[in-house]
Amino acid sequence: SPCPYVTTVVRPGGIAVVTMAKEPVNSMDLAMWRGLDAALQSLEADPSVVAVVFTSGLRRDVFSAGNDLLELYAPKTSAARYAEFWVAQNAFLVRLHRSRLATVAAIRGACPAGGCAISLCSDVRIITPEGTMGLNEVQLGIPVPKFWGLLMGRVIGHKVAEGILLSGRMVGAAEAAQLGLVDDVVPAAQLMEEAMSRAAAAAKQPPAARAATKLLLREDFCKGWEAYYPTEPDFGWRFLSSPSTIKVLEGAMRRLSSNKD
Ligand code: CO8
Repeated sequence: SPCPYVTTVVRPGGIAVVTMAKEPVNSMDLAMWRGLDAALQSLEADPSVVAVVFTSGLRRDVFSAGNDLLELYAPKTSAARYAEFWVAQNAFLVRLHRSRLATVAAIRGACPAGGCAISLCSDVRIITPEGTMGLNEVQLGIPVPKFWGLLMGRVIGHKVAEGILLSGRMVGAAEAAQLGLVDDVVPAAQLMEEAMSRAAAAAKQPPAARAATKLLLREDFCKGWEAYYPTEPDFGWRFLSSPSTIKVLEGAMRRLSSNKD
């Protein structure tokens, strides 16, 4: 793939592992979303591939910190760049959600926002005991992307999802399992083995029937999402370019950075 931070390995049995490794936290910029999309497209085009596991190759326990805050920080980007960024990431997410492949997110550690969206679009999610997951946008002064929030509702039920989304709360691994937000909690040492075995189990089902059923269950949702996301940047940019959101993002960048001057 053209993105140096996204590597794909296809294991025997046609199970691919896509590893994201952009130190320190897999912050998702435009190149990263495009890299993931290119990786997925080429796997889908290969008839020998039946499943894909997404994972992090970072040194620290982070699946992905979600979107690169600089892609959202109005003084350092532009409405046009943001629109391009937004369309690229949602094109990937929709492709992932309707993929013919069996898809597994192997989540080691923190999985906020955009990382959570990748996970929600997958068929199976497993997380390490230290992991946290959620769509924390409200905490950043931005509304949760509509279809990301709706997707969480499809996974854990609308009412419970609403409570979590309105507070932008991150959920720990045990609670995530209890809510059905993840399918299992697995120690880091066994995470990949478990992910591979879940991918293999899914891939054992008759593939055409499995893929067609997945599409029947998700296609209306994906069509709605595809029709909506090109209109979303205008709405999002109104928030991102407002002084109050810029201030919250500046606070978040200061809080996260070790270089706190
Ligand atoms: N983007 C850019 N840089 C980041 C990000 C990020 N999202 N997250 C962390 N970093 C940087 C930090 O600034 C720090 O930099 P430096 O090395 O220069 O000091 C470095 O990564 C390490 O970060 P931490 O010290 O915080 O590392 P920890 O291991 O303590 O924590 C976490 C890792 C838990 C991932 C933590 O960094 C974190 O919580 N990050 C922020 C996560 C977040 O809030 N992401 C939300 C992104 S928003 C999104 O994805 C959806 C946007 C929808 C837009 C809709 C518009 C309307």
